[in-house]
Amino acid sequence: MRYAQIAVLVVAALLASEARGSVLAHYNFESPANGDGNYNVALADPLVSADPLIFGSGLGSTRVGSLATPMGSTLPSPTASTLHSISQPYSNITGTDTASADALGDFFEFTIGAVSGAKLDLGALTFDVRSTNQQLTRVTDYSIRSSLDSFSSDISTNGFNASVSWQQQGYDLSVLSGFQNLQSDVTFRIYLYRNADTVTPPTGSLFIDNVTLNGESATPEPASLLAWSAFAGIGAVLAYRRRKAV
Ligand SMILES: [Ca+2]
Repeated sequence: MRYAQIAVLVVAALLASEARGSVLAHYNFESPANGDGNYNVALADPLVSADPLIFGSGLGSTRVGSLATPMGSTLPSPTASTLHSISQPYSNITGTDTASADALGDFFEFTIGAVSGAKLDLGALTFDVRSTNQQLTRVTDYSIRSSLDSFSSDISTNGFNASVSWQQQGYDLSVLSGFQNLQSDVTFRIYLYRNADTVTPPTGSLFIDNVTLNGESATPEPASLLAWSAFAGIGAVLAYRRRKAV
């Protein structure tokens, strides 16, 4: 392989390693350091700061099978599947749209931001849900809003049935330019409310687990330095080849 080709490949490798596509923040409710009511991030990208996940005033959530505190009488019995998730009685979810869920405080939220000098391209925001009881109609709706517009408009609305199997919900933020090249903190709220066609809300509880924000993080300044030093490397190789050719 020629030196120039090798140099080009080195540059490509350096540039590719500068941006990472991965988990930016992940909340799995497994850590014993997380007391009830304080759900610290379990995994965060090195270029991301992530605050604990918190619940609005309308949702009194507890962790199922907390490692930090003994099982209390208010906690649903954990099964292998629901262990180390967070739970919410369906009776707490009384809103009928985002506005009423907002007024009732029926939401959970988390805040992430890039560390100084870094930028974030946000991708899929996902979370897992399941229920104690099966009800194969859409019973719960949710909407996602963010602090970028002071929670004034829905980024996405969707819904799910009450299934005893885990199902993943969420939305891909990579299609929204406002969530690319992000340098400021952003808070995401997921509002929970009853589907308009729900006649009888399910009994039992809703479980939530694995709240995850994917995306890419990058440090523009060091990357530029890497690119310049790589280009300098090409120059050195070409100069060497010219000297050799003489
Ligand atoms: Ca978990």
